[in-house]
Amino acid sequence: MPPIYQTSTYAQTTPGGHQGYEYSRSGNPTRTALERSLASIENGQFGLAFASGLAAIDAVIKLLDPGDEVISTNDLYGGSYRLFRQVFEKYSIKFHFVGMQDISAIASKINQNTKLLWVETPTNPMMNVIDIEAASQLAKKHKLLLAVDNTFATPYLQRPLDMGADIVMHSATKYLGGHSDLVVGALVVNDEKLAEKLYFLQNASGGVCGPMDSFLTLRGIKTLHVRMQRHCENCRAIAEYLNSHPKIEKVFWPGFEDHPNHNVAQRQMKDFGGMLSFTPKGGSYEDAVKFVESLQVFTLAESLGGVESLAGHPASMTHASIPKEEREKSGVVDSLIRLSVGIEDVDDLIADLDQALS
Ligand code: P1T
Repeated sequence: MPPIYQTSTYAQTTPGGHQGYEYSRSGNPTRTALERSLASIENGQFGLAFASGLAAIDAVIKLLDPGDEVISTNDLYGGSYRLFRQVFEKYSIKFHFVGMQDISAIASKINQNTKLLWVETPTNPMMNVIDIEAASQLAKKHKLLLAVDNTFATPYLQRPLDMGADIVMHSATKYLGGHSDLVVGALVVNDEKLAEKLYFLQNASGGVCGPMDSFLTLRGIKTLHVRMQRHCENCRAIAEYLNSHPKIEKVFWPGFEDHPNHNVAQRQMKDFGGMLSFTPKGGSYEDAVKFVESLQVFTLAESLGGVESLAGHPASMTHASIPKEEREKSGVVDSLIRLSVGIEDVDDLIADLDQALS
């Protein structure tokens, strides 16, 4: 097993005479092991591990200069939106938010200042599917960088670099770690020059992942494939259960044939993942809160991707930093409930939803 190198510094025999490591912000052997593993599972050349998913996104945006523009999906994790709007806009980087499931919507926002397409697919929390190959063709045509947040799908289901993305990003806090016991972010790229720029930013800004969290993420990755199989299987059963329930208005899950871009999901993903969202019929903010409070097997909590099932209320939790008017435009209404379906016995999970709905 890779040891946990719980050290900040490394002895030198003469100034600069060291064995590859001098200070743990610049590099740590446990983190290196994780970075190699991340690169390998995403079919990339270079991996970088950060203190959180947002620290990883922060490094990507710092590749840009004032005046540059980014096109992002309008339905994305609220914290990514907050980082873009409330941190980077101050430094004169401009963000456009469009429904990227429609590729022509992206094309209409491209101008000579555009430098980066920021794709999240499936999106958090509406489960919209964005065509990575089509986005990559567009990016190549206009010489833009294409970054894909692969947190919901994981490399078990979809490998964005193989489909033409330049950067793949993860909140490894979620499925890669898999046990809700760490906060870690990741980037993987193929281009050496891009990797060097990102390594520079990782060291210069310092949002690095510690050795213990590197070790835990490595351990999580070993079981990613078996966990994902079960997450997908349980989520499918729950999506079908909710879809036929008389009190449910709409279930958002890319496995349904009538889900927008279902055919794209079928092409670019191996299965449909462990996440879904839904709205109860005639539901209000209060009804949604009452529902999540009455669950007993699902835990009401932020985050996703752990072995234990979680339920969330995006409007008041993960997406509260997006103004109501903005979030409702992309479907994140007050009654929306998000489930991260775990790997427990699926009958127990369905029985829990059943009692909360009755
Ligand atoms: O939480 P952190 O490790 O910093 O990752 C941020 C992040 C980035 N991208 C996606 C798609 C995410 O879902 C997240 C974090 N999301 C949650 C905490 C959540 O409950 O949705």
